[in-house]
Amino acid sequence: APAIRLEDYSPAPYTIEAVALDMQLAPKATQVHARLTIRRLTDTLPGTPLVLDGGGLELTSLSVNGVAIPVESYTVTPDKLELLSPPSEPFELEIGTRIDPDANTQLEGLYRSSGTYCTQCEAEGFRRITYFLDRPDVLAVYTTRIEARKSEAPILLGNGNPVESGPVPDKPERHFAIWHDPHPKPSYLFAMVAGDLAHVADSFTTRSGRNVDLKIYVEHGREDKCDWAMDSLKRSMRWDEEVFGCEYDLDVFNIVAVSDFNMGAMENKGLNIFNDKYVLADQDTATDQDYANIEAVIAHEYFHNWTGNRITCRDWFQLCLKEGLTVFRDQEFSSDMRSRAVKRISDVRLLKSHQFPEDAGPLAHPVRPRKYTEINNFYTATVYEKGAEVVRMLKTLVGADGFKAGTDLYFQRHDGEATTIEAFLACFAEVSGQDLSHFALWYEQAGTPLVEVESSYDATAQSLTLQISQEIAPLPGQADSKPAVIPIRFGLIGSDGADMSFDKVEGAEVRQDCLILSQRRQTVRFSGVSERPALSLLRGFSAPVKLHAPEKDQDLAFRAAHDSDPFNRWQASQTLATQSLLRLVRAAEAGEELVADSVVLDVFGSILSDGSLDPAFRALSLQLPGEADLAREIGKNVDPTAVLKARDALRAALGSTHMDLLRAALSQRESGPFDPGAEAAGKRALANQALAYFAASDASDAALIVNDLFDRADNMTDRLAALTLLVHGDLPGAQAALEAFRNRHETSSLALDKWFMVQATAPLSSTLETVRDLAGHRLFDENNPNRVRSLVHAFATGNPSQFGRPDGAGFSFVADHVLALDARNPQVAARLLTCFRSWRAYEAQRSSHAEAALQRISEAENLSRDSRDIVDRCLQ
Ligand code: B3K
Ligand code: ZN
Repeated sequence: APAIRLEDYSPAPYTIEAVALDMQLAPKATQVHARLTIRRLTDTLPGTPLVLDGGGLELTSLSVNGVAIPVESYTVTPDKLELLSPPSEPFELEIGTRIDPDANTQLEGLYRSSGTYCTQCEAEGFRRITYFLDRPDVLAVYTTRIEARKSEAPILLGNGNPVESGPVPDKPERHFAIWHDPHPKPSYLFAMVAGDLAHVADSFTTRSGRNVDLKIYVEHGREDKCDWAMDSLKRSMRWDEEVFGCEYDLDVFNIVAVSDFNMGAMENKGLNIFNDKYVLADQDTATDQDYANIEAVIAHEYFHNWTGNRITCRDWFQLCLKEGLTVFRDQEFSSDMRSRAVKRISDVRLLKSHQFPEDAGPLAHPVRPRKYTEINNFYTATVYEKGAEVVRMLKTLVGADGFKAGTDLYFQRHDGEATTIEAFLACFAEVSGQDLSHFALWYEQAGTPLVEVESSYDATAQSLTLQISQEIAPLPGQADSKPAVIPIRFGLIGSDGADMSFDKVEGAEVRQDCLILSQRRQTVRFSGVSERPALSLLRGFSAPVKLHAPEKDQDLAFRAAHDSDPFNRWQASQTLATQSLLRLVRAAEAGEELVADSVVLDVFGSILSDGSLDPAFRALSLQLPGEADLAREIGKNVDPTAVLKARDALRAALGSTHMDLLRAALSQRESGPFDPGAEAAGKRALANQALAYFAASDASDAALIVNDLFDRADNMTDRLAALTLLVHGDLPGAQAALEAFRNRHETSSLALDKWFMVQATAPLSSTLETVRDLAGHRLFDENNPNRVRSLVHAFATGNPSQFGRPDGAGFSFVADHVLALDARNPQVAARLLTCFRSWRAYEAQRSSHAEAALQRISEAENLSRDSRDIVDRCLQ
């Protein structure tokens, strides 16, 4: 497939101003009739052909201004409809197409999930419903008439506001509904849903007094699992008014939860469609992490109403315009709902574990890519999470007031438009008076800058000098890099633990507590520094960079106890643990005895016993860097078995050293009614973190205590935590617990996903065999993306030592699944395939096995464009 390039962008020669769709639903033959009001743009020569996109369509009728058109005036294939000489005046084009929702296994366009008709149009799914200018810069007003058998689909939903509904004359078994969306929108935001669904209802009054009916639609019997989602929705709506001044703009807001969905959720105008994983929750089936995710995803999709829908993207290269900004907005929302420090730490952990490896390997791309062959492969951690970090840096640079003024201007100036990153940045440059042209490099350049800092203190001169450099390692298609604008928030910590003052700074711009780097190499000199400080750099993770500032274990321990910035306090303990673990990895590789460093044991002990700290923060600080995090730090010649051994050794040492503290922490587990809020969740996280170390210790009653907790747990968080420890630790009782869990949750698909996932992520040599068996289990369903993700994806991404088995069997198993999936659902297959992206970082034997698996995929016939793109880039 040819690459599509940003530099080739040009507007379509025609525009579509209005769309009237009539959809006659039937499982195997849905008839779609589209009436498009089309206008030639003034720059377009009369007679210029009109080329509409299609995707596997069957044309059943075609007319212009009400008259069927002769065959010689158009050409048609399933993927394209071309009018050779359209009228030069505005005209109505009527198109009939027939589609087969039941045969749609790729879950793009119109498909059925457990019998419910639903759609997914972003990025290019609308063309699988009718021929269209299926690109985000064509904004039309949509009216949708949906007709279906009443028994099959009593609920008929569309975008916008409901207009009319009723029985179909002369067809007593059928009924219809008409929906009208007054806000012009791109085709990717089109949606319709039809099915036999239950719902819960609520309402929201906007700040200007508009009443909005809120409904969440779910499968019958699941109504009692919608409370948290509804509550999150109302809090999102209020927050967006208060913080961003964004008010909702329709009479209704509908959410539909479906069980077969390629991604998390979709922000269709007025009709969000969700993976039910991000809607349904109750004490018995959802973990605290699930509750937090639901809150965040509900907010994210709702926030798209302004950042994405009212203001959309000119082309798909601008995807980060809506995604980076909306992720930033949902992160801020969660920070306001929960602990800001804890949210920041969780977000940075996610960025480092998902985005950093992407940005360091063959799939690296700029936040705004310059070319793609399959746009669905660019819904990445770089576009989303790094995109959000770039918005966060923008806020740091222009300040909170400048940022507010900038977003106000953006909403006012670009409302109703499809626009670009340049237009977005111009708003902030204008209100702040700052030149942001150098900053724009963050959208253009791939790779994570490595910032290296060497410091020296001169006691006589009372000055501190920092030698700072920044550099991005070469990447495919990016041999060298340019220095970026990097805001480094910092503090100089004195021996009393307090931040010290200084007189002046030379060699870099400093705004308040922020050092602004902009050159490849800079020497920065602080004067009036009264003693040698502990240097706290990159506070709050103020830029998405890798920071190397050599620091002794003792200094890290000091900052882990005293840094006034909670993020860096956490980071200090993590860096300390990482340094220690890397030494253990080297020892494991050399076959030496693994002895944990006492300073790490001490620091963890202090955190464990410091009751003045927020429990959620303590739980995060006690969590060791993951196996994949360590592999990333090692960077090359990685042996995942040695990494696992090192981590196990430190966990065991921590457990055995602090057994008494751990017992005490365990006894503090709270009872009483379940509360899904952040505070109660933090206490559970801490208790379960303590339990994890206890289980790893040499305590003779460890297995007993974990089994007991499993039996007594009255909520999913605790039950799953105990089950994970039993299964991953291969403890007595594991098999019985798995069986009890499966019996208990047999009818809850989302809970069963966890049963698959726990087994897939066990770091045991028997796991691959278990996973193979599970793939043939009666409860496994290769057509349900959540189930595939919970087994195969979880194995490939959440089990480094077993996916990366030295015999290559883990790679081979995943490759088999990629190939089998690819024929049915290319998007899910291609996403799974990205788990190979760091294959070159393995030691020689493993990397040659991984390469062979990729080669095998590459040689398959009829590989989808999605998987072809990923495999080609991985092997390049
Ligand atoms: N915009 C959708 C993602 C669509 C993915 C298409 N492959 C969800 C979101 O980011 O909110
Ligand atoms: Zn989004």
